[in-house]
Amino acid sequence: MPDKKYIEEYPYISYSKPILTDQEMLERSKSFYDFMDNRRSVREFSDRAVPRQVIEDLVKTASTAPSGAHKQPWTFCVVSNPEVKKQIRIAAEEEELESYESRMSSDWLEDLKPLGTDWHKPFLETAPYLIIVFRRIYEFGNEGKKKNNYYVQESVGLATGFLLAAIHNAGLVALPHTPSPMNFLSKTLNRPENEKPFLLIPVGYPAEECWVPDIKRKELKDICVFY
Ligand code: IYR
Repeated sequence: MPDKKYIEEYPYISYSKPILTDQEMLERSKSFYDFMDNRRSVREFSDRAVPRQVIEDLVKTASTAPSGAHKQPWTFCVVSNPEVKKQIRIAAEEEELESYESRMSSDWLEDLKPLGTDWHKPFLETAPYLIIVFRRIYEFGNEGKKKNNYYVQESVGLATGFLLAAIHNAGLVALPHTPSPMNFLSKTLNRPENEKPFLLIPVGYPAEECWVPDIKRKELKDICVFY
C-alpha cells in the first residue's frame, strides 16, 4: 500500500484479479497464443466499409497501453476521406519510389524479396481506414512552455502493439507501414510540431483473394532464455 501521505494527495483504488487455476491459465495462455499466431500483416485489402464505432473502440484499446509517467504520448489520426487517402498514397509512393530505387541497400532489398513489396501502395486507397500513429515528443504546458514526455518511443510502440492486437481481435487486418521519410504525413494531416509520425496502419478486411508470404516464426528456444 502506498504511503498514507500519497493516498491523501493522489487518489488510489484497490485492484485485484481472480486467481485462475493452473489449468485455466494453461488453456487461456495457449488459446491466446494460437489466436495471436494467426495474425498476419496483409497488403491486399477489400474496400468493404467498417463501422466507425469499431475503429473508435480499437483506438481506445490502443490507448489502454502503459506509458512513461502515464503521459499517453500518442495521437491516432484516422483517415477515411478518399481525397485525403489519395493524397497520402501519392506522397507515400513518391518517397517509396525513391527509397526502392536509391535509398535502400542491396541487402535490404534482398531481405524484402520474400515479402514481395515494392513502391506501389494501392492499399493506402483501398483500405477503408488509415490510422496514422503520431508520437507526442512534448506537450505545451503553462504559458506554452515545452514539457517533454518520457520513453515516448517505447510507449507508442506498446500502444501500437495493442492496436494491432485489437484490430486482429475485431476480425480485421492491418499493415504496419513505414513510408520513409514520413514527414509528409505531418504536413498532409496538419499536425502540430510536437507530434512526429510513427507508423501508418491501413485497417480493413482482407481482399476476397488475399495472399500472404508463407513465413515461419522463430521457435521459443531461439527467442527466449530462461535463467
Ligand atoms: N517501407 C517500405 C519498405 C519495407 C521495409 C521493411 I524493414 C519491411 O518489412 C517492409 C517494407 C515499404 O513499406 O514497402
